[in-house]
Amino acid sequence: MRTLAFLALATALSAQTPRPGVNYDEAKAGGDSLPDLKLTTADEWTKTRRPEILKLFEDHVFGKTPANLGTPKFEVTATKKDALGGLATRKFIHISLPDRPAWQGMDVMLYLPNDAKGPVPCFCGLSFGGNHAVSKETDIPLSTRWMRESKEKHIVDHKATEATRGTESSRWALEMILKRGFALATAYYGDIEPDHADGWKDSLRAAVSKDGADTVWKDGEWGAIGAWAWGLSRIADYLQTDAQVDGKHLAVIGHSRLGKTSLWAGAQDERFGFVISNNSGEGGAALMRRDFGETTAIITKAFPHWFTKTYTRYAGNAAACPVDAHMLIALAAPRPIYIASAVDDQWADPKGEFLSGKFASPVYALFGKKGVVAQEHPAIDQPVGDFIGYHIRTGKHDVTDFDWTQYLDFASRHWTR
Ligand code: GTR
Repeated sequence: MRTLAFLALATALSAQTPRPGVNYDEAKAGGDSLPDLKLTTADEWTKTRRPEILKLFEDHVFGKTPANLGTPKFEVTATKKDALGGLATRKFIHISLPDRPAWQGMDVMLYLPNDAKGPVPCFCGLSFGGNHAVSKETDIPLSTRWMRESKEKHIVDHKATEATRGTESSRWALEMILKRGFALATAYYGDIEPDHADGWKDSLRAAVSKDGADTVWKDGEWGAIGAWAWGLSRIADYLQTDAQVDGKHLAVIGHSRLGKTSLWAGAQDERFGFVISNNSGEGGAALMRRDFGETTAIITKAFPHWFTKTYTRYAGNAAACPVDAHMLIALAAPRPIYIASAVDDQWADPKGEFLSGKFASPVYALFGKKGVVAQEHPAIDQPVGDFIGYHIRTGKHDVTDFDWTQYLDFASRHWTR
């Protein structure tokens, strides 16, 4: 009993352990004055305002994704028809850029339900650990493209190793996804860019830049999130060539920094008909003008490589940034989008994540659609929303079956109506 009580206390404390200089007092969060969406009509939004806001995110937050990196090449390198005890077909697809041979390419792992009657809708997302970490199957090749160790003590090293086999499987609800008639396509974010300050030297970004690994990071140029988001779009390119996939029904999903990535991928690439932010927090769904949990100052110090250089100017000065997270959510409009928070993830500012959906809702109204519907932060484990789904779940910073249940329900609801 004592152990259990201690564990409960330790969990509660760790969720809100005060870090010096980090505010967890709602009364002091501020962030009430947001940049104006300047809404007129749906037509004007689509033709003018949306492209303006997209450009502001390129210039000030994520950097511009280079165009014309050449036509990607797809090679199906393996197919297993009786994966997961016969539930699925598993394919590996190597994606490369023949015009940019310096990039080593990425390996997509695609699971398709075997009882499908035709092409199936597909969820696409990057993993922290690699394909072998996503699935419990033990015959999945290990990526070897993450070459140097991270030198920074505060950055968790996500280099793929034998020790991480299956370790992310609880985050991917694979059997549930397949049994409900969806496919899952995933790839390792380290194939695109190893995630630490020097990772870009072995990354797509260095491989395609004219100066290679001597490139100086400049204002407006893409950071790691931009590169990872580019990778998600290449997965979409492949999926649209696969006859077993319904290329008109693609969802993009990501957790945490990869949730910031899925939001940016969904903003740039409208083929993603459903966008999911799982606990994306600062630089993702959380309003940056709110001082609650992680802030622009903290994130740009700890992870400058995720963003464009310009973004560092807003450290301690988020109010000067011409955009905020409600505009990132609005870039998904009128497509369905889902924002998920967790109670013990105060670092990601759950209320700020909810408010970005609430304040993006008027853009959906332009298209005659309802966004979040709730005016106040909803009760725990009570999903709300129509075209902008939202929930705050019990538990910690993670992706759980509860989260996936909502995403699958949401996709089914929107894609059958
Ligand atoms: C944290 C970071 C968050 C979030 C998270 C993650 O350290 O402060 O912004 O991205 O990492 O990706 O797990």
